[in-house]
Amino acid sequence: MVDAGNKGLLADSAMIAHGRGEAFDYLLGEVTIESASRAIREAAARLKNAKSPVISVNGNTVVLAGEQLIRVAAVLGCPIEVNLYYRTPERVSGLLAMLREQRERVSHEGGPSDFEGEWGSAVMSVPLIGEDPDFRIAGLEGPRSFCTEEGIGLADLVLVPLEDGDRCGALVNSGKDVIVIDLNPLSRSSLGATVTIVDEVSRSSEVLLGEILRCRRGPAEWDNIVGLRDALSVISDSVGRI
Ligand code: PTJ
Repeated sequence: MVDAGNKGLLADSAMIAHGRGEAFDYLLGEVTIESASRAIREAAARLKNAKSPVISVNGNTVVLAGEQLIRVAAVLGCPIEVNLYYRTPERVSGLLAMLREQRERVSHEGGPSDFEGEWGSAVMSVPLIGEDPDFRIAGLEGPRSFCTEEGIGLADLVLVPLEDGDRCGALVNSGKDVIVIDLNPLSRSSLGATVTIVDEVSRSSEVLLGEILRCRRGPAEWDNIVGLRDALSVISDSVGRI
């Protein structure tokens, strides 16, 4: 994160967001709690069932979990779109360059044992988009509303780790299923998403990959508040761990 910040790839407030996340992670015990595992299984089912899913990434996410999310995109055959809150052309192209390097590295790995197909070409086929926005997210003002039609614009489901509350709300209002990964169960994105995974982004993205490969069911009825309440109770019980 520090290196990426020094290279100008992150938002000025990226470290504030990161520190806030770490504080919640300590309170959650730095593990994927049971309700987050359930949310990840539901997210896997919805991602597999979606017609045109997309993974939306910001600066923090590319740095922390870019490789994990490229593996997820390779298994799903979906694009990864750079979509920033503090959008500048330099940050978008820098983050896309970082994703291209990550994609190259991941393509040379063995690939998951239960993946059917040729891993290297599946990985290299993941579209990395967001440089030339030709669409706007309805209900959002300014540069943060810019996106691509082939990605977020036409998607029926968006996976958005570390999302800001306004964009999450705008995506939900435009009729999309929105899966958020956020360590803060009380953030507006967590409260507004269709499915919220209260977990650290790199840890949960690895679990998500395994669940997508194993998933044999469709989406279920989902009451998102149940998981958020559980995360809060784990946090309040953390006092009992000392
Ligand atoms: O790259 P940009 O321009 O799109 O900007 C990205 C940030 C993250 C700086 C921007 O979206 C922002 O300011 O976000 P917020 O409003 O601080 O929200 C980030 C949320 O992610 C907070 O609720 C944090 O608790 C949470 N969070 C931080 N680090 C992690 C995390 N959640 C999961 N894993 C993390 N590692």
